[in-house]
Amino acid sequence: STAMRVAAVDLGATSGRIMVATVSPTSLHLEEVHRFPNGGVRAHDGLFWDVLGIHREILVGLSRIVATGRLDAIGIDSWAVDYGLLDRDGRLLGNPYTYRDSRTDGLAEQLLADPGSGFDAAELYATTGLQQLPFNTLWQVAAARGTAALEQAETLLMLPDLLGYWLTGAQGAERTNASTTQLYDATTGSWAADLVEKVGLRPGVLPPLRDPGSVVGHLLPGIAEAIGLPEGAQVPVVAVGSHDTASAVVGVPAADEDFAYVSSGTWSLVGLELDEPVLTEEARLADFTNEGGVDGTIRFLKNVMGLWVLSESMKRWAERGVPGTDLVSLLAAVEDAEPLRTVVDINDARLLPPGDMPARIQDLAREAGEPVPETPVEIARTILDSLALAYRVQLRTAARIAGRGFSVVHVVGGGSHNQLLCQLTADACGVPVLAGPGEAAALGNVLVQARALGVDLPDLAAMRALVRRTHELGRYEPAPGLDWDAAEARLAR
Ligand code: LFR
Repeated sequence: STAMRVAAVDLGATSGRIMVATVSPTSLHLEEVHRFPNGGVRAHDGLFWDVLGIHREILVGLSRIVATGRLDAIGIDSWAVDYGLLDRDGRLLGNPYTYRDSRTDGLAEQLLADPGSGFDAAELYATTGLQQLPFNTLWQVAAARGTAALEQAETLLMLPDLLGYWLTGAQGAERTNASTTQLYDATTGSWAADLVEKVGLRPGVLPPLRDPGSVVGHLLPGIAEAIGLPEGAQVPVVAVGSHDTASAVVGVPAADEDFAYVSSGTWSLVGLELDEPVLTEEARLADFTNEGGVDGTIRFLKNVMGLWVLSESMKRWAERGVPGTDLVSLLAAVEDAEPLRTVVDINDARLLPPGDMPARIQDLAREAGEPVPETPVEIARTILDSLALAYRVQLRTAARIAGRGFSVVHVVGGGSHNQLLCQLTADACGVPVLAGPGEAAALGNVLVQARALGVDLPDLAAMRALVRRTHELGRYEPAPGLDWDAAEARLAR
């Protein structure tokens, strides 16, 4: 078959990217055409996404692609759990909140502790199989109960589905992202009707589900014109793994099945790919998630706070004009700093909201009886060591619970460029790390589109083989010398 030229819209919490790819069964070429900063916008009543601004940047990126050649299809992926509400005219009811907004603080705990709330942790896990994150869509909706927007809402669309709707006029719910809402039944693959009712959503507010690889719709004439397509052009928007982590794991260049992965960006998503969800009490107590992947796979993983902690710290230092705190200088100095001097629980809930991250890291160290890191270099070292330690703990837990070991850790996403973190990950996990591609999510996005257009890439194995053949990976061998067992024991205290 011939090569397809498709656009990937890959949205992260700190930047959005529009990429163009040419894909054939034997070639895969990805190029960034537009990148723009993203982030929460603080308004008087919350922390919001500038979703109309994101739509505008998508059109900028698509125009650039149209200006340089064919456009065969478009796919959109983004972070999970956030959504927009539409009224009966299909208009957006207010700006979508970011998942780091404080309105859900303590809410899930409160509802789960209250027998009258109707929510029960064990029941929830048995149905949805999700890690109990305070910002899961379920709790965001619970926080919105009684608001005018929710009362008027006819439709709830997850962000990639909302952006797809603005391009095509077609509404739906792509399955991988739906699986992150905690309103989705991990076993039956449908919306969890009882949870939908309990949280007070009218039936029908959650739109019909669609599979990755299905066609969402075709560009509306006004959109097609705005990006410079000739009149009458029919360009499909294809549903991909619209949850960025789903697309990133499609892009993991694994050769065998016994791999673990760290999808490393704002978050570190750390786990295994399985055929079936693990909904046991052991998995619930370990607080592991079972997110739906492309082709019916399950991502059995833990959300680890990720490079967000470092980037928020760097933001602070930059604001204060602290010298030597750009990423390059910082990482060079961190390499020479004493390893495993201080480790903290990097998943402490206090690290979730934006704010004074260096001070919070110091607090965590103090509380844990660890040496308190003082300089930016010591703090950054603490963050990286603690991330690697969390990967070790979580991957070993995942392997134990799933009854399946791993012989390699694939690190994909922007964090795969962080050589020190990759080395620490290999050391901590005791197996080799294969690093890259950095753009795994965009690659997973375009591969699923290409298959939908008829490119002969029958399954995940074929897609991964193509990524392997076209991308060079970094390799890190585990080095002895650091006492990770002792660090783990310190953390457990
Ligand atoms: C990563 C990610 C995670 C999700 C978090 C919040 O970008 O999608 O998988 O838990 O963002 O939506």
